[in-house]
Amino acid sequence: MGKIALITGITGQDGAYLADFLIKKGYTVHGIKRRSSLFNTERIDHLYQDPHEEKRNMILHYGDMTDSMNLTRIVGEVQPDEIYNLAAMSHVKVSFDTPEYTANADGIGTLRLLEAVRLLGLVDKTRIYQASTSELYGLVQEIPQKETTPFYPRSPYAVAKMYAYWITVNYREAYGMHASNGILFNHESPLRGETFVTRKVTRAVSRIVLGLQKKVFMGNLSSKRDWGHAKDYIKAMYLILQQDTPDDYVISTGVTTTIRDFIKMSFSEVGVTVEFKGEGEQEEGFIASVNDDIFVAKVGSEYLSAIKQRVGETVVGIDPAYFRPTEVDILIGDNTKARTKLGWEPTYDLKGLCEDMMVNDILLMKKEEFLRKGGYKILNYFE
Ligand code: NDP
Ligand code: GDR
Repeated sequence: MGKIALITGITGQDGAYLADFLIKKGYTVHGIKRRSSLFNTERIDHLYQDPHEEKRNMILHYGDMTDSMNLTRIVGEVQPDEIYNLAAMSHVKVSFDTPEYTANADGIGTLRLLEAVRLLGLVDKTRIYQASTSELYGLVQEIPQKETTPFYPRSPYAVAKMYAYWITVNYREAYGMHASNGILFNHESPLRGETFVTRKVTRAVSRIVLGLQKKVFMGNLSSKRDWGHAKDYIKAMYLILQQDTPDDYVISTGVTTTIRDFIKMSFSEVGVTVEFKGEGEQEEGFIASVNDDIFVAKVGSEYLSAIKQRVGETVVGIDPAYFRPTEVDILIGDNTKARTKLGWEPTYDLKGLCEDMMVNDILLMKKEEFLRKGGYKILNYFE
């Protein structure tokens, strides 16, 4: 019999990749999804099975990290071998607007799951993965950051995740639980939420080169992030739970890049060179040149003359609304422990990641452009 996994946050970026990965490994995957007024399962629709089918290897349960009874009931019913706790209000900037909710879902939510496992007598059966984060390092204490680097969280999100980190360690030490933290640095993909910086950029660049949008407004372009591919990072989560002994691991690429350079890289994927001038809130990015061959190969000849006419024009502006009250200036992770103990290593570098995201977003935006050109109109329900 294959193993049973329970994934909280299965509808998110990581949940979708992990569910796909575990099902291919022969697991039965149970996932917790929130009730919402619109469908929120787009990322896992390819795994969906009709409830009337006899043998299912993916089963969804309604639930919420803020509801103890609900979580306890689900854990009791599912009797999982492994729990991957990925559910969280995961947007750093939004956590400044919803700090109490973030603490409840991201911090106390983790406690609720650990307590459910303990109270149900599953301590010896169920292994737990906690989605910890490089945001714990916050204000620079040491570079590169590793498992022993002191934490200095810089947002309500990071403070909530700090509680979750330590309560996971405490339950491991107090009750002998197989509970581990993956301290994951930023990881992205074509499935990344649209308001995180990389996806915001690859979507906007795709729309700009197809003539669907003139310009994109960004926040702080000088912060640096260690970006990997989510496909690589969910494998590390799995490996962490396959170890005999629970432990905490940094998962990163070891390379850091500014937001500004990621924007340049995304444009250059399609043959457009963008340069920046000005400083701080006055900074802007403009089109310096277009490489015809690359542009035609990656975007299409029909869009070439329009983008060439825009050489010299501004395509990136700054809006102070996107700055955070406290920023994390630089993240760069030392993944030596994961390499040596887990045998894990990233297969995507930043260029490969950016290319994967750009290819997918160009396709997605072409679909929109095709519908517009075809005269397809969305019905106006309010007229
Ligand atoms: P996403 O934001 O894409 O997904 C978050 C998931 O959590 C979604 O399924 C969301 O549901 C669900 N969720 C949010 N709030 C609740 C709640 N109250 N109850 C139940 N479910 C909830 O995040 P990622 O996939 O990128 O990240 C996965 C985890 O890893 C998160 O905990 C994140 O904080 C952490 N992390 C992420 C990193 C990254 O770079 N991606 C790096 C380090 C840590 P819905 O779809 O309905 O919104
Ligand atoms: P982060 O990711 O806060 O690192 O958290 P995000 O992509 O939101 O920001 C990265 C950096 O980009 C700067 N930035 C902008 N960010 C957004 N979202 N939008 C903008 O317009 C913009 N302009 C500049 C930010 O200031 C920041 O410095 C992510 C999340 O997935 C967390 O859940 C996870 O824990 C950490 O990564 C590791």
